[in-house]
Amino acid sequence: MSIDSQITSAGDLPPVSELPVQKELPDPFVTLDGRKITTPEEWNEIRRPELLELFSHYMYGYSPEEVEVKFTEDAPPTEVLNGKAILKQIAISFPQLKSENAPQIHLALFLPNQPDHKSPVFLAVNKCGNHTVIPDEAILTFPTTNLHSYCDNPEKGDRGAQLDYWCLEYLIDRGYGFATCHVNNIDPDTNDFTDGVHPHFKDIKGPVESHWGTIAAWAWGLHRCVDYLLTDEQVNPECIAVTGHSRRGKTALWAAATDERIALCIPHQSGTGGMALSRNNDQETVKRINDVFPHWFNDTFTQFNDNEAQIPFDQHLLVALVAPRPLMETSGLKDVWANYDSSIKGIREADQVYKFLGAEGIKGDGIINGGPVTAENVGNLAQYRLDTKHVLELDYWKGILDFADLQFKTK
Ligand code: GTR
Repeated sequence: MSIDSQITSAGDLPPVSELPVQKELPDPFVTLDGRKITTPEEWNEIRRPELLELFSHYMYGYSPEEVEVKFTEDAPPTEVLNGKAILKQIAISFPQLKSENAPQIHLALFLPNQPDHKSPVFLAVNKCGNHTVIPDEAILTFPTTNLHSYCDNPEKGDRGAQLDYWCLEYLIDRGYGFATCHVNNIDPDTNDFTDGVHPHFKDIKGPVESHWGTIAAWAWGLHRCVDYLLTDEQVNPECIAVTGHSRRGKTALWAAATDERIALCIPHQSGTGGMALSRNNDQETVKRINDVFPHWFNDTFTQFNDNEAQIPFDQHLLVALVAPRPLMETSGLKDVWANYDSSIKGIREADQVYKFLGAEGIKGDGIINGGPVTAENVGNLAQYRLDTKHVLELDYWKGILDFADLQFKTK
């Protein structure tokens, strides 16, 4: 059966009260109006665009579509890590914004010091500033409003405070670059849209209650960083990976789902609104996340508080939007937020889309319990578990880079 390519537009989508009640996870291969998807072409032309629309409209929010970007050096390239790496610092600005306080994204790009080589790069937003990655005076700091209270603590927000978190030297030693910008350059993490990018971009699709929340803004900021990375001749354009921890893991997942230039996704302990399903989530419910962080998603999403069965998707379909590109969720067995049990259910549901699109998807039960990630124990969709709390540390990076090595080996 062939189905006409018909992309749902925001105006066609029903109000939440008219959405069907679905206690089970929505079927990846059935559209909102009940049509069955039978070929990869129909997936790409009908279901994928529909899902992007549904997630935007009812959850993360629509972001600005057309945006011009300009790249200037914040500082000339310089060697760091005793000459092992090169640091480039780039300001990403938006020429159409005329106001004096127009936002700029300050990207720090660390690359293996190999001038004629194109490196794979991990991209992530950071919580407290680029200078927390390594203790090097060359890394610029920028004034901000609404700095997260955690970052005000000198132990958390100082130069190099996140040395054992990003493990930059380990990435460089394994041949990877790392690109990062501070979330505050895009939108400070408060329930206040008068700062950050939100007030500057007026031309947004859909009703105002469906406009972008903070997570969508951070993901949009990552896309602007990808715009730059694709122009840098020391970056392998086919090997741009995104990652992020917790709320920034939700961000990495939404960024990868909405931008096919991103080749690989590692949502780390991303939890509700990330890899964990909204339905039957016994750790963090939709109501709890919307009550505590009203700015993360759009206002429409609050209508699903205590009403998850009316969400016309669940997070397994966000993973499906990343398919057939590789994704490995990394999770901690002692993490009480991120609900790895819920995520693996979603991963197994999404696997059918990977396989439908001709990708390997999960191998075995999809779970890797620590240790090396090899061609024997992983396909291109997996969950990697370590016995940790809500942290990012070297053992995660070992698994992450093993996975990336396997996925990128032909690129
Ligand atoms: C928690 C939030 C989680 C997670 C976490 C974090 O308070 O409820 O969804 O995102 O913060 O970002 O560390």
